[in-house]
Amino acid sequence: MKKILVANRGEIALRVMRTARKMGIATVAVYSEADQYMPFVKFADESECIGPAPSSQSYLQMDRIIEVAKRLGADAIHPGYGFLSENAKFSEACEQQGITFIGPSPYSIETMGSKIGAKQSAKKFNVPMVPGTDTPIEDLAEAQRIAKETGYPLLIKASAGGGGKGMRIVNNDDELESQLLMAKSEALNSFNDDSVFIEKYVASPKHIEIQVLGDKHGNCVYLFERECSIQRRHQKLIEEAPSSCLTPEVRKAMGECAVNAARSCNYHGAGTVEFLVDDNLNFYFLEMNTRLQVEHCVTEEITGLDLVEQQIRVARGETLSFTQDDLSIKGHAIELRICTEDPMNNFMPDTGRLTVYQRPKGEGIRVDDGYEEGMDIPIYYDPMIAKLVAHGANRSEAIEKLSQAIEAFRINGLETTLGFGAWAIRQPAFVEGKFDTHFIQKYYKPEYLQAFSDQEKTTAALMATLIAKKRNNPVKPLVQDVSAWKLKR
Ligand code: MV4
Repeated sequence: MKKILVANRGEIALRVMRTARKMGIATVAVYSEADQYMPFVKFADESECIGPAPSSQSYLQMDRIIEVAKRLGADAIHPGYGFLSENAKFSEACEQQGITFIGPSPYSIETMGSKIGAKQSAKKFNVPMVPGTDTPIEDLAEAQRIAKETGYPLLIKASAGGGGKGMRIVNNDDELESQLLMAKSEALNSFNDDSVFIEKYVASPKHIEIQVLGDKHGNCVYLFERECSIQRRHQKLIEEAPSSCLTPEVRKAMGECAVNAARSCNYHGAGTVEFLVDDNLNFYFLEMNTRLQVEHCVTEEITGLDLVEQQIRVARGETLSFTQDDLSIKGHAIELRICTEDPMNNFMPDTGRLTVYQRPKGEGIRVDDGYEEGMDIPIYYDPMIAKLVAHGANRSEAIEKLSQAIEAFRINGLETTLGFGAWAIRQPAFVEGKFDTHFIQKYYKPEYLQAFSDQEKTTAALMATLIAKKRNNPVKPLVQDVSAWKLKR
């Protein structure tokens, strides 16, 4: 494998290219007209514009991407996450053109791409499921029979749904018929597939996912878990590894179930098996993501593995160089997704120019990002501009490091979720690990962020005064000492 075309943009494109370069593999960037000055384009050994800004005319243009790969002699394509990363047709097209797709087989992508198919596959290997069905609900009578078994509340879920789309909660028999009809019509409109299934509603679950890695020779390991419960409208904001609630026994059981789910679809490459976990640490299979995830960094920090390197090694046919027994958790890592959204305004997307963009540095601090100071943030793509990861010997050290890194991160010119991160990791529920997927609804209000940043400003002012007194210096203007995200409040 001499040259990899990265069919993605921003931070993940740059991250993949850094690993490729570390491995002595040349890189090709494909970019839209809006991205021509982006760091990932400059970093690549070769680059080519594949179309106008909208993803549908650029990063989703399968044929154009494959044409560039063939013309420039790329023998592999890394899809990153999002875009074409879970498109079985793209994976198939690459293989047909003799280009190695750095990811799982079309069969694995296809099988896990439908929630019903994923459940049927995982069930063959006795992976625990939420009580409900793994076949499409054909009519009301069947739904009523299932509802008698599961009880209420229950969820009607679209098989082709994802990210929380295509889910309806039903609280009693009276609501069942109308909700079933609406769920089916929504599924047809949104996903062109009206198959829906029923699951017992698991109240206040944690979202815990297991990273798996398989090679093409039947070896498959789990790389422990990630806790991803702090989400807003199914968009993850803070992820950590390991979870603060799992016991070693449950961790092992979940890991082995995740490996079984992977084996059920002959998985190779890096993948993630998602579970719901209830208060009694019962875990239930949700779905499997057949791609590298945004939050893979926290797993890298606690295992010491470079997951993109592992993906490349697996793609070129290598056998995993370690067994499950070789793997252990080292410390604790927490990631904050830095998005150009305004937490004071219902996380509305913001745009503008990074007039100031200065990364924090320090032992155990990692910033995966895709922009430089002075750049305009294009409106066409995902609002996440950076991932700030802190690794410590234990969870409280990781929290402290992340908190300090957030304070040191200088971003001006647009609103970001930095302040939300500072607030969230200081909440008692977070510090004590007593939170679930309802954390934001339960604990967050913009005025709390306001109060928190005011309090932080006051503390900073007091500290500056005390330090100045101690030095017998006149108090310098405080503006220099207060971090950027607080200044805006
Ligand atoms: C559930 C659930 C409770 N019970 N299924 C949300 C998106 C998709 N991954 C599945 N999701 C859920 N499925 C049952 N049977 C609660 C959720 C859910 C959720 C799951 C994980 C992370 C965040 C969530 C936010 C809302 C609902």
